[in-house]
Amino acid sequence: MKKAFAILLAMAMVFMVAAACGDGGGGGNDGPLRVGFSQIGSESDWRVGNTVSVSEAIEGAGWELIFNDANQQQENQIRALRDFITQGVDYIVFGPIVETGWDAVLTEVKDAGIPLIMIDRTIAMANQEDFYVSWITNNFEEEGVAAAEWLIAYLEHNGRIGDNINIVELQGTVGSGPQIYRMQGFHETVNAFPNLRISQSETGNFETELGKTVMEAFLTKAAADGEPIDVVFAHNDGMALGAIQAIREAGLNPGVDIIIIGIDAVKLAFEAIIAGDMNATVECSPLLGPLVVEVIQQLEAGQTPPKTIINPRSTFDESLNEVFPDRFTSASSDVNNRVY
Ligand code: GYE
Repeated sequence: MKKAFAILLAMAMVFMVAAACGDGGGGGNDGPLRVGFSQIGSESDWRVGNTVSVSEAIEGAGWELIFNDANQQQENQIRALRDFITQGVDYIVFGPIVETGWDAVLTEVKDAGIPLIMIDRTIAMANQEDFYVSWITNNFEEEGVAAAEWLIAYLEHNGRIGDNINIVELQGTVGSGPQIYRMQGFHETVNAFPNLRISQSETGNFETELGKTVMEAFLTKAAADGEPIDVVFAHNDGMALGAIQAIREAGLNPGVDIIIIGIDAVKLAFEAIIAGDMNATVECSPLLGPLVVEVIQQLEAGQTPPKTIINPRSTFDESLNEVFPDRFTSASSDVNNRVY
C-alpha cells in the first residue's frame, strides 16, 4: 500500500515537472517571454547605467521585464528570486551583491527549471557553473592590476618610482567580487615595489558620499601621523569623486597634490580627468543588456550560449596616453561617447 502510494507520488511529480518544463522557455506561451531581473541597488552611476542597459534591451526585444531593486540588501535579492519562481518567469537575470550565501535560493531556481543568467559580480559556491547558463561580466582582478600598472607607469614617467609613496584605498562593498578581486589585483601588482605602501584601506561601499566621509577620516589620520597621502585608489569612480571633494575641502589640490585613480570610466570621472582633478580610470562596462538579450535568443533557438562572456576594457587618462598610446586612451577623445 505504502509502496503503491510512493509510486503514484513519484509519477505525479514527474508529470508536474514535465508540465513545468513545457512552459520553461516561454516557447509554448502565447504572450511574450517574461524576464525577472534582480538588480543590486542604485549605489553608483555604473549601477544606474547597468539597470538602464539591461532593462531597455529586454523591453526592446519585446519581452516583459519584471524588475526588482534590492536596495543593496542580500535578503531582498533572495526574496526577489523566490518571487520570480512563484511568478513562473521564463528567465532570471541576476547580479549578486556579494559572493556567498546563495546556495539555497539558487538551488530553488535550478529545481524550478528556470534558466539563470548571471551578470556583473561573481559568486563563490560549490559546482557554481551548474547554477547558471551564462555569466556576463568584467574581469575585476585585471581591473585592479590595470589601475596599479597605470600608477607605476605614471610614477616612472614622473621620476617618482623610487620615492616612498603612501596609497590610501577606498574599497567597494565588502564581500563583493569587485571589492575582493580589484583589491587583490592592485595589491599584488604594487607589492612588487616595496616603497609603494598601502597606508590606509577602508570600505566606502561604492557610494560617493561614503567615499567622501572615509577620505576625510584618511586625511585626518594621515595628518595626525604626520605622513602625507600621495595616491587614492578607489574601487569605483563614485568614491573617487567623493574623495576629490574631501581633498579639496581639506585645502589640497586633487589630481596634483594627490594622484587619484578610479574604476568604471563613468562620464563624471572623464570630466574630472579633463579638468585635472582626477588622474585615471579603468573601464568596466555596465552595458551588458545587449549581451543578455543575445544569450536569451540563443537559448530560445536551442543553442548553447558561452558559459562566460567577458567585456573588453581600456584605461583612460589625460597624460600618459600621449606617451603610451597603445596602453592608455585619452579621456577627452572619448568623453562624448560615454553613456553612463
Ligand atoms: O564598479 C561599482 C558598482 O559590480 C562592477 O558595482 C560593479 C561595481 C561597479 O557599484 O560602481
